[in-house]
Amino acid sequence: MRTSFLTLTICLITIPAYAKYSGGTGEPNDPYQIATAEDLMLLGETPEDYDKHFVLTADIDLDPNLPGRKVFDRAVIAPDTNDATTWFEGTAFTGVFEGNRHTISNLTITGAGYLGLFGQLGSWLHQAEVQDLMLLDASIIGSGNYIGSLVGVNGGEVARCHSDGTVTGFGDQVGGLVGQNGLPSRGIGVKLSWHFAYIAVIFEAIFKYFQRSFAR
Ligand SMILES: [Ca+2]
Repeated sequence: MRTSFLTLTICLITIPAYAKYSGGTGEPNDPYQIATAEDLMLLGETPEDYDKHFVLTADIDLDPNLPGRKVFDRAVIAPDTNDATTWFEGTAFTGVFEGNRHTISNLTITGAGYLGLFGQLGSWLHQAEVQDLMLLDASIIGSGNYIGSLVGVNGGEVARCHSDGTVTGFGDQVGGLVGQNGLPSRGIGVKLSWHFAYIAVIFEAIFKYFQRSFAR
């Protein structure tokens, strides 16, 4: 009798399925839910999920002074993984990120190239979408090429997104929202619609040149 009770008890214990992020399965009708800075950073560290669907379900503050956050040295999602070359060697984001009109604030990156929340959006073979997302008080400093706040290189579709903050670039292709719209040598299929950026874009190299000029 005691054995039967024990067996029954064990059978009644259900082990919850391992849940990724804050819910969802990553499918179009059940996107992964991104609700915290930890979720967002986990997404960044999981390239095998870059072709999945995501929805932002809360405002996220990436202030480096808050616990668990940091000053990033690469794009949070889909970064270039080798700064020694000018071409992109990471895994591009080729999924869908629905911002759901939420904000991501205080994104802070100091790095080389392909900087922004997304390093490269879309690829030669696959589309990508980011929509209805607001970046507040972004601070991006890049010594290389393709520097934006939302996207370094956009080979996908960015719709109804905006950003404010500062983007400082020392190289080529620096923009408030997107560093370069279109993959290098590719313009077809790339779309940037209903976006705006209240952002100070600072081309440091030019600025320093003028400083030097005036100093002489
Ligand atoms: Ca590279």
